[in-house]
Amino acid sequence: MGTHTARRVLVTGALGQIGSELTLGLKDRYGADNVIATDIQPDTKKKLSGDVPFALLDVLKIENVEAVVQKYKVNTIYHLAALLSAVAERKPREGWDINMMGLLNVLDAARANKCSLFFPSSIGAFGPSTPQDGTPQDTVQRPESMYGVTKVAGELLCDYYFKRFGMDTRGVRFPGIISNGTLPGGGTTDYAVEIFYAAIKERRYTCFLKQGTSLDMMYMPDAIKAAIGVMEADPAKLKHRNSFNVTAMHFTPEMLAAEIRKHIEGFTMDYRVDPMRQRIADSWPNYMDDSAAREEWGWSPDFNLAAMTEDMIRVLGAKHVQGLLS
Ligand code: AKB
Repeated sequence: MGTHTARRVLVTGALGQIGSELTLGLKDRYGADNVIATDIQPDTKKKLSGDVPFALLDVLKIENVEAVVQKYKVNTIYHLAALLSAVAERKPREGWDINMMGLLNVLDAARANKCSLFFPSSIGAFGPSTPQDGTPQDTVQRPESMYGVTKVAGELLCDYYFKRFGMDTRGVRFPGIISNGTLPGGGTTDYAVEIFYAAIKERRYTCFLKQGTSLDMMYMPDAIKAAIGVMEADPAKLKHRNSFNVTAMHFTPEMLAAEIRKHIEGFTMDYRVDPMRQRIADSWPNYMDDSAAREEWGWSPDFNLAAMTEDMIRVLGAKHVQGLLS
């Protein structure tokens, strides 16, 4: 992808698992002066603040959201600040407040300042009554987790702002994201990241989901590609705007373990199931149909299970040798 200078982008939740890598992807795409990273926490580990401007931002304070949007004259917002599924399930009231009120504040600030908005929905927006195999783009959405409730409401809210106010809102339903930069912060799919760290450090892992639990997943480079791709898509070709199903692979814990074993001899895995996260995982799709994203804006992932596993082990293995694995 070449440099595209018309955008000035603000990222909320920029120190999180996706934010920390997407911010750098956006910097490569639009230039360091055109990307502003924000987070509720200071960048003490200097993950981003050497690369792009960084500002503290609590998305629950609308006046601060407005101020930062105006100060940096942004025209595009990637709103990633949110609680993930397991944390929101433990703290449902906080999950609702942060995920919904945060989105509403960002939507209003974006509308007032004529910004485009990216909102990440999730496989969590589906529930037990959704068809689980080849989950269609448009289907039953009755999630039973607080996270899922906020994701469906978020999808609807973004559609509402598009239809009612003509705002350029867009988004995807992310599957579990696998990455080697920042650890995920309390999701149901986190096992698929933890397993790599444990395999490299200890050659063993105890999985909190049971055998046979199939979920959609994606490697971080593809997640960045999806987030930028949907925002750059030709609007005339979009029949859907928010919440495109996107996936790159789906597997069960034992399939991932078998793939890792091809690289790390003697790797073993056992199971200690967390009933809360298992219940959530069981209510999510086994695999989604992402043909709408493929047809409407050319979505196509680069990494399958084998390629992702090889790359994760290469990158984390090198960090381990340098003593950099936490
Ligand atoms: C989670 O597990 O909560 C997230 C997600 C799939 O949205 N990774």
